[in-house]
Amino acid sequence: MLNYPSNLKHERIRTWVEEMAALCKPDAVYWCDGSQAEYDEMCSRLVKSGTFIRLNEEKRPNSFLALSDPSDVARVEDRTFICSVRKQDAGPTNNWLDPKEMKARLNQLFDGCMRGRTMYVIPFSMGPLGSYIAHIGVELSDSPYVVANMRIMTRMGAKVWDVLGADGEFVPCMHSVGAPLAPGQQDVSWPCNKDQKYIVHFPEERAIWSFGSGYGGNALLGKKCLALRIASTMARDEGWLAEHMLILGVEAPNGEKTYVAAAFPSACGKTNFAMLIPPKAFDGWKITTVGDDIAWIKPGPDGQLYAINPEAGYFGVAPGTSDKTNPNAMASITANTIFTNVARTPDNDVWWEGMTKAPPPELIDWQGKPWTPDSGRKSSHPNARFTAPAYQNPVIDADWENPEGVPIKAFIFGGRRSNVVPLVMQAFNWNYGVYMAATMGSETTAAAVGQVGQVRRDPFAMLPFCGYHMGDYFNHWLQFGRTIPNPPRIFGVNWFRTDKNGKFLWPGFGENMRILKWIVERANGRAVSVESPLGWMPRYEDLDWHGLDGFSREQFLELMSVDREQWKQEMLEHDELFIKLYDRLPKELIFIRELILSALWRSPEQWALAPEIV
Ligand code: TSX
Ligand code: MN
Repeated sequence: MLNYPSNLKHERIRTWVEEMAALCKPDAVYWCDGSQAEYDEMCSRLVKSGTFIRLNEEKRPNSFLALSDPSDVARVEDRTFICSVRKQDAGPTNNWLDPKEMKARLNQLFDGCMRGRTMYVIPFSMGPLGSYIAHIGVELSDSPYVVANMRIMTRMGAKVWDVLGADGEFVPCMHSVGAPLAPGQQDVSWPCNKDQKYIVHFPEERAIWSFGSGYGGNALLGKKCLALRIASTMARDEGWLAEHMLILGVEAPNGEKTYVAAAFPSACGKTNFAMLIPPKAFDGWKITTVGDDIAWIKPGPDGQLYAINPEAGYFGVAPGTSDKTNPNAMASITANTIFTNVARTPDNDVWWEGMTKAPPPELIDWQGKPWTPDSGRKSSHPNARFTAPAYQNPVIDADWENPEGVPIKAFIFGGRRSNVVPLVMQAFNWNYGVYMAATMGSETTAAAVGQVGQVRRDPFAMLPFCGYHMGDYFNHWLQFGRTIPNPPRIFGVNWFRTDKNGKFLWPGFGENMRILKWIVERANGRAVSVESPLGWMPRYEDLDWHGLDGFSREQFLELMSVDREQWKQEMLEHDELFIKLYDRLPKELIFIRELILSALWRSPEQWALAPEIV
């Protein structure tokens, strides 16, 4: 009945696509092959339909701007569901509905939802094609914008059918913008459903259904839905890790290469860290990017942990990205890039807040309206994005597509805290590292819900992305550590501590290399540190300061200081999270809390090894 690709041998996929076409009732079904010609054709059609604006061919070759509906600009966490068979398995931090009831709802919503549109069949691999760490998904979507973005963000195309063969495993991903067209009805440039949005995961059957949104993680189902929520469940069942982590390589002047993975909540500059440029004084040191958002990590035959980046592109926040904050990201988006919800210059290039010091005198803003610097609003949406191919990153790691992955020596967890949390510390052991990651928090910045400056706990930066009970997730991490002979060392960092005037104490950005160097040398069993009640810490003389003039010992001690009263309060707040997860919270974490608390009771004079940092 359908016009199948010649190399599709997979009976279950044929049947599934037929069933879904019968349900959604599109005007046509199109099987994506992933070719450049197809991509170009798709973009041209998006230009004709008004979804894409073609950007200046000299300044931004083969690049496009999309402006979304103002109601469809971000992930919708309150409409995101984990529909496990038992409510308990989703845990208190996820929305849940009985899978049978949810399926009944979805069947109604999807019935005829693609009328007047084409259903695109998008086969994709998360991870290098054929890698033993990779997984396959097939997304059925009525959004050509999704097709174009998926081609950049994943390995998309007909080759996936070869990998799947006749009976390979795949994650079925249903997506509709939820805006069917009546005969003759004029389409809009950003179709979506303003009333009904559902981002639904069925973890047991490993299926995803998304309705009503065309934006980012709501619609590009390989990313947060498959590579984190579904994959985290697979990882728990199969003994590996699917994490919200960047992966970077640190190359020392002597050629020694060390890979680390790092988790940060949003608004901590994760992509900037993944592409960090060391200070001039670090001649011969090089940072290379394996990934900027997601890491899949499996134990290798040698007992080390090996990580791949399941993605093939960057879906990065544009505002704040500049030649100052992240030159490598700027280089990655010079061509072949899709921009969403940024402003457009009179000569058809893009601009956003923070791209240059002075704003251009006039722009078309993200809602398509004329904009000047004195118009009193932002020209770009704060969650505006670029979608760019990873291979365009000038510091992409040589092994970023290695199907075996790269060996991870350290995990870094960071939050955004203006006080209390020191610049850097190393966990005493794996379990304590899990505690540090589990209690990680970030202060809310402008625009986020809730009050500015409040600490929001975001364990492992996975709170919105864990496909099961967070208590079980902590337990999986603890158990995982027991099974590997020499687990990576675990570190906590905080680039965002301020002084009493609210001024950042740490220069951040490239200067983070100084911390990274210490971390890498610790992970490789070298750099010196001292024992504080909260973990191993560098003393002033243990860090490499050359080339950073005027950063004093006193400033460093302020950055590293541990206030006993503040930490007693902090650990009470840890307990709030623990109580929420109580029925499945591993006992280890409760005991560690007690242990740290009792260490804090030592008087500062007794922290003999580090009298200067207390
Ligand atoms: O990305 C950031 N990183 C990590 C970089 C590798 N940002 C931007 C965060 C918003 C997404 C940072 N902001 C970092 C940081 O390390 N640190 C800060 C705080 C800061 C801001 C401005 C300055 C210094 C620190 N400016 C001057 O000192 C001139
Ligand atoms: Mn992310």
